[in-house]
Amino acid sequence: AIPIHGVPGTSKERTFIAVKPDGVQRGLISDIIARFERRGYKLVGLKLLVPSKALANEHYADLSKKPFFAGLVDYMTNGKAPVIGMVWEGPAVIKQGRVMLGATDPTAAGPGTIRGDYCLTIGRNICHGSDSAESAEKEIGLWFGGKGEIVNWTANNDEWVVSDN
Ligand code: IDP
Ligand code: MG
Repeated sequence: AIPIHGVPGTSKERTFIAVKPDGVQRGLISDIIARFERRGYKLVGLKLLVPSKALANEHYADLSKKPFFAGLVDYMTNGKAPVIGMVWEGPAVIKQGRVMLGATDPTAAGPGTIRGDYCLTIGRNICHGSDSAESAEKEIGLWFGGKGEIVNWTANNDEWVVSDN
């Protein structure tokens, strides 16, 4: 059985991708899902929730000393809109997920990326993606710890999307 956080460096690599409340509020859930789905990545976890303060604090623990931290946690948790949490699987999905999101600061994000196409400022950058294998493991465990929340499944077209050589 593969671990819920996948196996980095293989076709079973997994990453945590989220649509933040501004992305949900603006009706961008389907576009963000579509980009990963069409690329060929496999959705293995999906939920809609208003994260608790504890969850947001832990998720962004590495930023806890930053001046924008309180505002960031409020934005994620105040319930004005929920968050979509997802786990996507496939070759190099951690790195490629970040490429598809674009730069953290949308003023530096290129066209064709999610942030480059849909947003303007760093405090409302509509999406999240794990930045390393270590982050993916931590974040998948944090957001999808419950039994059965990650689904291992075979797509009928897997052999047409991923080759082992
Ligand atoms: P990332 O989301 O691209 O991984 P991080 O540096 O990990 O970027 O920051 C996490 C999130 O914190 C950003 O996506 C953004 O929502 C928020 N953030 C980062 N820097 C700033 C800032 O200077 N002002 C306001 N919010 C920020
Ligand atoms: Mg980050």
